[in-house]
Amino acid sequence: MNDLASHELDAAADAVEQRLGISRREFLQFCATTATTLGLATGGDLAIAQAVQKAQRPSVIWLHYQECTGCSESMLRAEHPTLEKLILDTISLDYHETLMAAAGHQAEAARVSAMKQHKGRYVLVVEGAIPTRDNGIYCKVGGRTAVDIVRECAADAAAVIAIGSCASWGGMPSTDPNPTGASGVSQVLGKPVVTIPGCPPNPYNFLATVVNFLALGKLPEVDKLGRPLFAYGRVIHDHCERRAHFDAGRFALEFGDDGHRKGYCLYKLGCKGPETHANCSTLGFGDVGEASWPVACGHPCIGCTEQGVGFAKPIHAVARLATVAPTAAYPGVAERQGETSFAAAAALAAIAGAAAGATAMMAKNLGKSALPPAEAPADAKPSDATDVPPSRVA
Ligand code: FSX
Ligand code: SF4
Ligand code: F3S
Repeated sequence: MNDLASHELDAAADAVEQRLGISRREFLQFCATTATTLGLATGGDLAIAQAVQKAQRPSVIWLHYQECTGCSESMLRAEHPTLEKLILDTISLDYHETLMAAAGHQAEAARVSAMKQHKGRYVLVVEGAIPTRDNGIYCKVGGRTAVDIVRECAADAAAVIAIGSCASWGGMPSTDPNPTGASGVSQVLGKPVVTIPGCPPNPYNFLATVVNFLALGKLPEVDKLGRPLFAYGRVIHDHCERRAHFDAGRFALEFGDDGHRKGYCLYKLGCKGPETHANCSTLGFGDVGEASWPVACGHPCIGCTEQGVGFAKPIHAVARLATVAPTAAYPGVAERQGETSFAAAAALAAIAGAAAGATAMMAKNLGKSALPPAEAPADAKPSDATDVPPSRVA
């Protein structure tokens, strides 16, 4: 970084320190790790710092429908205030039913006024599924159906983000037989939107998506379901801390058995990590650093970010092995003839590992209560295969 850029980064950090009370060190770490997570080129940290520092914050209209408000709660109940401050200060939350002081007609007037004032520039965030059966009568706000309001608000939005699994595809409210016709935002609008699934989703993924929009003026690259690739590009199994046990055939067979207490792989208890795209294992939850995600707590992943898995497959059913690629923690050492080269596999693992490490560092550094890394089991050894023979997992 040249002197001018370094000076500008310092100035942005000073401004944020004064305004939010977030230390320079924490803020610069946040900018650098977010830039790495998003895969930005050199100078990405400066772009992020300037975007967060800007006085002009994008207006956000946040709608709630069929859900538990866990998405909002997970953002606002962080143990360490940095995340909440960053989110609330990076955006101008002009309408949010559970946070705004206004009620009734006043609240509706705030939404209409934000839409008029920021026409074509506001970000629409939708939390919760939208009931579509019987003309959408199962959820109304101010006498109008959720379907109507979402369509009206989306028409003049600069970007639409569906936060949580409910808004992404219907989530838990759409569980069979789905009596209200609970649907995701893209189904209601008839066009793709950015989705941040999870029940609840990790708030860092939402913040990084917004920061990408602010810093680069566009939303991040997404997969065919609208999920940002920086967060949902790989399955959990590829960077799970228990993966060495899976590769070595060491499984917990019952809750509380010897394998479970030793921290063995939870595949046979129904862990859906092998078919679930998310970064839970590298990012952690609740702003408390590492070891704060379902598998680390000893519970199988239920696939809450994956349509057709979370809330659809029984928790005890074993997962489909979607892709058994080398883990992000270490490259595979065996290569199949005529398929991927060792160098390619190693490079992929190294890149994903760097991004995973960066996000883990961000969670760890923002949360003050990070624990020291768990010790590897004495009998753990690196994988010697890039695929798993059926005998090991049956
Ligand atoms: Fe709850 Fe959000 Fe789950 Fe849904 O998160 S945590 S039911 S995804 O919409 O509030
Ligand atoms: Fe981790 Fe689950 Fe994969 Fe086992 S099956 S390595 S617990 S993601
Ligand atoms: Fe959900 Fe599985 Fe992550 S249950 S929170 S996708 S570990």
